[in-house]
Amino acid sequence: MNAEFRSNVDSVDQEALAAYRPLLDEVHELIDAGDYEAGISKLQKVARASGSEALMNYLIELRVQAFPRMSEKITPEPMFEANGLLGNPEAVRARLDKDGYLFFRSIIPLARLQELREQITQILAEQGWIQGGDKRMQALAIRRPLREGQPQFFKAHDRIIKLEALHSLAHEPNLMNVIRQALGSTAFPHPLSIVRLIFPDSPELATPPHQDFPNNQGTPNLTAAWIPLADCAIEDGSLAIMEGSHKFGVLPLKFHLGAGNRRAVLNENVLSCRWVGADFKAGDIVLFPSLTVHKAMENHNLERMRLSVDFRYQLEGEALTEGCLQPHFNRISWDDIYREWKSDTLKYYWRDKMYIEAPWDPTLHELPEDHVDEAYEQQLAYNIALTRRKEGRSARGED
Ligand SMILES: O=C(O)CCC(=O)C(=O)O
Ligand SMILES: [Fe+2]
Repeated sequence: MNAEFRSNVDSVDQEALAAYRPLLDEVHELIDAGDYEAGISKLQKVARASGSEALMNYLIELRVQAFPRMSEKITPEPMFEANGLLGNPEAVRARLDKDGYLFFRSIIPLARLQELREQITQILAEQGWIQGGDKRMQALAIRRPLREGQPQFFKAHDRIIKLEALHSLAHEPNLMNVIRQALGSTAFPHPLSIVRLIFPDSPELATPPHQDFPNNQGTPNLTAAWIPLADCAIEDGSLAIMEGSHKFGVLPLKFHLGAGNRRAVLNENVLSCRWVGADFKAGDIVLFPSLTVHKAMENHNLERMRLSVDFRYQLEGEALTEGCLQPHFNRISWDDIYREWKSDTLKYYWRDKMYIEAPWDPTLHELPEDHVDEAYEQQLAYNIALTRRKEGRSARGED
């Protein structure tokens, strides 16, 4: 047990904890052996059932400590740059099938990324998330991090989701050319365009390892394109992929604070795959089908938000679920989204496409029964961890 933990749990009511000593000893045995997950799980069952405030505080403190130890501390190996395969669709597809991803440099015209970043940062500055003025395009965060789903998050997101430049980027010709080589000539994007507004200094919120299949369902050939809106190095929170992890079926889920609120529980087969990543430059893209395990690296940049988009593509004739035809978070209607668009060309474009509508299987998306407790405890522990980090830095005069 480290000194910081010792001093923080010393402030928990020791007398009230006395009755639980044998349990706590067992918990610490697991933790000392490096298994935080098992230690927390053991304590959590008793703490939740006991109604003991002291034990609950102990659990939360343990979770604060566990955050950095339970997140995958990976050092990704370099992604294979597939630009050399372009022009040979068979080779492109064979590589996608073998590795479960494709990474390409310099595909999207910079002007298109700039245009969208201009508009998004304008909204974020107006909402008080980032510094305005000359530095606006750097997306320097000036407020405590927000998570997807919080009311203040939606104040910005509900405006961003209306941007024509966001949705039209999914149809950008150079991107479509690559997608068609990777999937086939009838490939088209889902209208579900996603924007990621990731705060700095919040490793706890980094998107955890997951597959997209439980969120999207339909065809497992559904392929995502992940696109940062500026240079995005590994330490800025870029995307990492588990090479070859698309071959092992659908994995079970657990609650997580990061985007989507779900992480995949990785099995031996998947754990034997290596993580790959890249220092992305603006214009680079990575493609991956919906069974590939991927995650975001932690954003260790202390100032800059990571802004990126991700779009999903499939072939005509394949299956999709109705949710993929709705705007992300489904809070605003397409008619409202389209209201200020300059062009009509892309409005309801998918109605001319051929696809099979597949039923949504809620069991694939379900979380374990205890997820509400889990969410509450993780949010509490995250707030404490964040406050301590900030206080630590200001005490060291770094803020
Ligand atoms: O950008 C992120 O943090 C998550 C991206 C992701 O999961 C995806 O593109 O499917
Ligand atoms: Fe994903």
